This record gives sequence, C-alpha cells and structure tokens, in this order.
Amino acid sequence: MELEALLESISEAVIVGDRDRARELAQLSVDVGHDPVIVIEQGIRPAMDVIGKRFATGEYFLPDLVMGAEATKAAIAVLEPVLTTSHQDRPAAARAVIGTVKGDIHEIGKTLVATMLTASGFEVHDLGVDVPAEGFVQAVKETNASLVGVSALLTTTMLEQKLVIEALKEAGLRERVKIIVGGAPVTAAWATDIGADGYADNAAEAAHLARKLMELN
Ligand code: B1M
Repeated sequence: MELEALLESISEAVIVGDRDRARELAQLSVDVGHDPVIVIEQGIRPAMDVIGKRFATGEYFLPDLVMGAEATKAAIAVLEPVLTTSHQDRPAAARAVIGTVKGDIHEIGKTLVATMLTASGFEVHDLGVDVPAEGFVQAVKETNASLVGVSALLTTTMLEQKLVIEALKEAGLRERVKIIVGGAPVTAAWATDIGADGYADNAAEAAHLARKLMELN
C-alpha cells in the first residue's frame, strides 16, 4: 500500500476506534517498510486530534476517546519494536526519567517520547502517569539521571510542570539535570516561562533536543 493511502486508512481506523484494523495497517506499514515515525506523526497523531476536536464539540464522548486510544496503542505496539531496534547499536548516551504529571493520565505521547529516547540511546526510566513532583525528584535521586522529561496533556495539569522544576530546585538537583517539557497544550514560550531547558512538539524532536542538550549530537 502506498504511504498516502496507508496514512489515510490508519487515520480512519483510529478515528472510528477500530483496534484490529489499526493493528493490521500498522503491520502492513512495517511489512512494506514505511517509516514508523511518519506513520505515527502523519497518520495516527492527526487522527487523535480529530477525535479530540469531536470530543470538544460534543460529537464524540468519553468512550470514543478510549476506543481511539486503544486503537492507537494497538498500532503503536506494532510500530514500537521497529522504532527501538533501528538504533540498538548505539551505546547508552545518558540516563533519563520521564513521566506524565500529577492529575494527568494521558500516556500515549509520553510513552512515544520514552521510546524515541531509548531509540536515541538513552537509558530511560518511565515513571508512568499521574506522577507527583516528588516522584520526579525521587527518581532523579535514585537513578542519577541527567535528563528529566515532563509531559502534560491538559491545560490544568501543565501547571504541574512548573512544580516539578521547582521541586527539583528545592531538592538541589536543578543544576544536575536538563529538563524538557511537552504535550499538546505546551508551547516553547511556556517552557521558557517555567524555566525548562527545552520544549519539543513531538517524540522525534524530543529525542533530538535531548541529545543536543546532553551535547551528544
Ligand atoms: Co483526553 N483530553 N481527557 N483522554 N485526550 C485531550 C488532551 C483534549 C485536548 C481533548 C479535547 O477536549 N479536545 C482535552 C484537554 C482539554 C484541555 O485541557 N484544554 C482532554 C480532556 C478534557 C480529557 C478529560 C478531562 C475528559 C473527561 O474525563 N471529561 C480526561 C482527563 C483525564 C486525566 O488525565 N485526568 C481525559 C481522558 C482521556 C482518555 C483517558 C480517555 C484518553 C487517554 C488514554 C491514554 O493515554 N491511555 C484521552 C485521549 C486519547 C485524548 C486525546 C484525544 C488524544 C491524546 C493522545 O494520545 N494523542 C486528546 C486530544 C489531542 O491531544 N488532540 C485529549 C496522541 C499522542 C501521540 O499525542 O499525547 O499530544 P500527544 O503526544 C505527542 C506530543 O504532544 C509530544 O510528543 C508526542 C508524540 O508526538 N509530547 C511530548 C507529549 N509529551 C511530551 C513530552 C516531551 C516532549 C514532547 O518532553 C518530555
């Protein structure tokens, strides 16, 4: 299947929440050798935006969000091994901790960033979702990580990103780590305002930024 047609079909499968079709199309994209990053960023992510917009306008309801997320996760489960194996030969670049902030259970984007960081050679400790500021502090202490990734998907929870940075400062760890932030409502201006070291719009950019901040590029 041509890339354009594949992107359109996988997008449609995610929008209607057809998990089996999404998985099948992801497998097809792997079989024909399409770039998984393109499939995710140009096929799946725009589909999630459509779902989000339909939810916001009342056309879709919570179960539709859940079904879209399930279809996305099924597709990504097929694409993920390709993302990680393509860079497996690189030595561990640095240690990173990543999580979605307290009060926020959106995991898909954060997990993709974790995957891309792993693919870029980072040893990644994924703290999961709904992680309080102290959780990030504790993880930095325990792992001696030099990179902290903080994801937030809600306009209400993005404020928590600021609290994570403040907590790291209070714990005397701020100078030891580079902090990157991201998630749908997050902007570069917000990252600057809260004193983060950088912002990335997507998982591939996040990995690139992380390597740059670690002076690994
Ligand atoms: Co929610 N949700 N949701 N949701 N959800 C949004 C975010 C929303 C924009 C939809 C909408 O109304 N238009 C809206 C937020 C509105 C706002 O804050 N202004 C919203 C809402 C309102 C809610 C609830 C409050 C709904 C309710 O209960 N009434 C609720 C909140 C729950 C909570 O967290 N406390 C809720 C729940 C859910 C589900 C659980 C049903 C589900 C998540 C399932 C899961 O993750 N397991 C869900 C989903 C699926 C979405 C949308 C539709 C899709 C999110 C997604 O997975 N996108 C979303 C709409 C949207 O984003 N357009 C929406 C795909 C993913 C690949 O993209 O996560 O953006 P994304 O990640 C990208 C980049 O942002 C970036 O790279 C990723 C890969 O390219 N990135 C980083 C992400 N983190 C990064 C970190 C970095 C760098 C880059 O550095 C560390």
